[in-house]
Amino acid sequence: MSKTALITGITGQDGAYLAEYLIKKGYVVHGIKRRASLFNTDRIDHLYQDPHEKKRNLILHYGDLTDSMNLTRIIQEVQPDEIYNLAAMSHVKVSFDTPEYTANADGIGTLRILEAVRLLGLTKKTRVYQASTSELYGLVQEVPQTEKTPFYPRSPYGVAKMYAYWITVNYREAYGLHASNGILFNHESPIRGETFVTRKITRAIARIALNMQDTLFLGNLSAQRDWGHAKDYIKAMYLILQQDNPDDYVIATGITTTIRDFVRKSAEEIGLEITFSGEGPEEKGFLTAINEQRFNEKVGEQYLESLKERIHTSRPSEGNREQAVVAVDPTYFRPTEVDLLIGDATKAREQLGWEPEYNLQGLITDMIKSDIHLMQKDRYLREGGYRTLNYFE
Ligand code: NDP
Ligand code: GDR
Repeated sequence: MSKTALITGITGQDGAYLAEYLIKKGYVVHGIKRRASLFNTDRIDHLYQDPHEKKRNLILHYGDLTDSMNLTRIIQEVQPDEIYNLAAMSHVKVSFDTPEYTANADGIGTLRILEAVRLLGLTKKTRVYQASTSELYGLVQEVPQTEKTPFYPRSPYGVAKMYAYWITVNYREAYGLHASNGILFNHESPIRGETFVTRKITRAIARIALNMQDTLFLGNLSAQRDWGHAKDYIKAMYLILQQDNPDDYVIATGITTTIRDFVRKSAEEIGLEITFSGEGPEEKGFLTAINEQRFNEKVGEQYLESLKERIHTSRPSEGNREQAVVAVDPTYFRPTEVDLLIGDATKAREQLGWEPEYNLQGLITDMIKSDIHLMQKDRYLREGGYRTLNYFE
């Protein structure tokens, strides 16, 4: 008998890779997707099967983490052996704009799932994986961060995920549920959302190389992240639910890199030279003002004016795209930042036998290659145009 898994957030980066991985393992995978005015299943279209087919191993349900009746009904219908709760409003910066929604979806959403499993009498049958995050560590308490490092979240997202973390632990302890947290550090891939910093960088580097863009605007270049490949990290999720006992695990590479170095490495990948417009005295003054909490609108405005002027003068001439300009734009700063993440995944290595296959360079190569390919297609269409059939003339 094949196992049945239910994935919330199946249309996201991790959901798509995990669905593919579980289907290959012989699972029947059910996924929850949100209703949207446009198709939102790009990442799983290659797995899609016509609903009229008799035997399917991918079945999608409309739903939302903010709707408990919907979640309870789906869980009742599906009777999953494993639930992977990956759905979330996952953008840290956006969570400052939508704090209540983020708490509802990311925090209470997890409770809704756990409570549905309990109320439906599935505590012995259904195992639950909760997508916890290195954002729980927030303000640096110690490095590298382990399962024992205290939490100090620094965003509405981090705080909502902290509730989700503890409610998962609580349902495990209170009701004997096989519920586990994967505390995953940043993981990226060619299908990473375009507004996360790595994908924003690799996409822009590809566009700059192809003459489709000249400047890349970023926020804090000094933040340090422990980046891995999503393809490695979804394997850890699977392994966590295969253990006899539920538990919490850090999943990370143990190597940390600044945003600035990620830009450099991405540019080197295709021989682009980078000019950091964000390294002059203006930036230093601006960043000091922020650090000393002297930042106000006037400081921001003055800085933006000087930035515009400098970008204008440092823009490479038309046709020459061996150079890229990276400029700091305060729009991308966060009210409270997480400066340094570096994870210690010893427990996962020893207990789960988890080992990542990709290193940072491998990840960057994968992302840059894919973005060059995508942007080339885009440019080809724009430049070459396309012929429409004149049905209406
Ligand atoms: P994505 O943002 O790529 O995917 C998030 C998924 O959640 C999408 O399918 C999205 O749907 C769905 N979703 C958002 N809000 C709701 C809602 N209210 N109800 C139902 N579905 C919703 O995230 P990732 O794949 O990168 O991450 C997966 C999970 O892991 C998230 O919970 C994230 O917070 C967490 N995480 C991610 C890390 C990373 O580095 N990637 C690290 C640690 C934790 P739609 O496609 O319609 O937007
Ligand atoms: P993060 O990822 O906040 O760590 O959350 P993100 O890529 O958004 O930011 C990483 C760091 O880069 C800095 N940064 C910028 N970030 C974005 N998005 N855009 C910019 O232009 C930019 N410039 C600099 C940020 O300030 C930050 O320090 C991700 C998400 O996937 C979460 O869901 C997950 O829980 C954590 O990783 C682990």
